[in-house]
Amino acid sequence: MTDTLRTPAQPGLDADRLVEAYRTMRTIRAFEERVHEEFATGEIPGFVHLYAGEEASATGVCLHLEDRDSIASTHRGHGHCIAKGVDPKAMMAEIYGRRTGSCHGKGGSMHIADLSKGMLGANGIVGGGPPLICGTALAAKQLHTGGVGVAFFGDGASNQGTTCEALNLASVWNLPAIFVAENNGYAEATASTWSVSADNIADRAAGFGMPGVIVDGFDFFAVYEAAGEAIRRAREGGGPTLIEVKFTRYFGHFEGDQQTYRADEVANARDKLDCLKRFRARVTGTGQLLTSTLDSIDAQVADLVDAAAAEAKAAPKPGREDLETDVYVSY
Ligand SMILES: Cc1ncc(C[n+]2csc(CCOP(=O)(O)OP(=O)(O)O)c2C)c(N)n1
Repeated sequence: MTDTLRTPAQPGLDADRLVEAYRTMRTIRAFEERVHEEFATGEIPGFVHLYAGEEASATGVCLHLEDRDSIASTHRGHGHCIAKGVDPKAMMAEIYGRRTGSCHGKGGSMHIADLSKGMLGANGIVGGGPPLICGTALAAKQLHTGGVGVAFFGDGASNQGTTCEALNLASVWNLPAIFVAENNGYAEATASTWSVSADNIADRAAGFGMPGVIVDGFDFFAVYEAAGEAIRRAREGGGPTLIEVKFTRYFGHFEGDQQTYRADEVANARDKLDCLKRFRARVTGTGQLLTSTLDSIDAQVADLVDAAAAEAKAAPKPGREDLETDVYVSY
C-alpha cells in the first residue's frame, strides 16, 4: 500500500496510481541511463536510440491503457515498451541480443515487441506505426472489444505520407485511434521548426477533421489529462485525436551521435524542466506522496536494472539451432 496523505488532484489518480506512474517513469529513466552506460562498453550490438527525457509521454498515455489496447512504437521504443508492461529484464536481454530476450535475441533494441501486452513492436521504419494502429483500431471497432490503438511517432514521422494517410483513414472510418506526436525538436539533426509545415503538428488535426491538442511533455499530469480525454472519447465511439507532446530528448539521436546541431538545451531541460523532478515536487508539495516513498521506489528500480543488466550479460546468445525458428508468427 501507498502512503495516502491527500485526495487526488485528478480523477483516477489516487496514491497507488501516482506510485505506479512514478515507478514507470523512474524505471524508464534508470533503464535508459543504464543502456547508455552499457552501450559505451561496446558489448551491445546494433543501433540504440534512447528515450530519456520523454518519460511523461509514454507513462501519461499508457497508464490509461489495458492489455486489450494496442500501441505502436518507433525506433525510440524502450519507454513505450516499459510503460505498456513489457518486462524490463526481457528487454535488456533483447538489447543484448540474448536468447532470453523478448524476441529471443533476434530483434534488438529497435524491434522489441510483446503482443500479449498489446505492444505491437518498436519499429525501424519512420512513420510505420500510425498505419498499424489504424488496423488494430479497426479490428477493435469491428469486434466490439472496447479497445483503442495508440500510435507514438516523432516530429519527423509526422511529415511521412504514411502518417498523413493514417490520420485521414482514422477520421474517415471514425476509428478508436489516438495519434501521439512526440516532438522532441529534431528528426536526427533536422529541427522540426524547419521541417514541419505548420507552427504545431497538432494544428494539422483540423485538416483531418479531428481534435488536436498540444501538451507540455515535461508535465506528466498534462499528458495524463489530455490522453485520458482522447482515450475516453475513442472508447465511446467519438473517433480519433492527435496529441502533440513537446519536450527535449536527453541523449543524442542514436548512441554515438556527436550532437553538433544543438547547444545547451539539454542541460536546461534536465535541470529545470525534468518530468521526474516536476512530478516529485508536485506530489510531495500537495502532500499526496511522501519523499521517502519515492526514494524507496528509486532504490527498488535501481536494483531491478542492475539485475536486468547482470542477467542479460550472463544469458546465452541464440545459436545455429535458432536460425529457423520465429520466422513466422501466428496471432
Ligand atoms: C522511412 C524511413 N525514412 C528514414 C529513416 C531514417 N531515420 C531513422 S530515425 C529518423 C529520424 C526520425 O525522427 P523523428 O520521427 O522526429 O523521431 P525521433 O528520432 O526524434 O524520436 C530517420 C530519418 C527510417 N528509419 N525510415
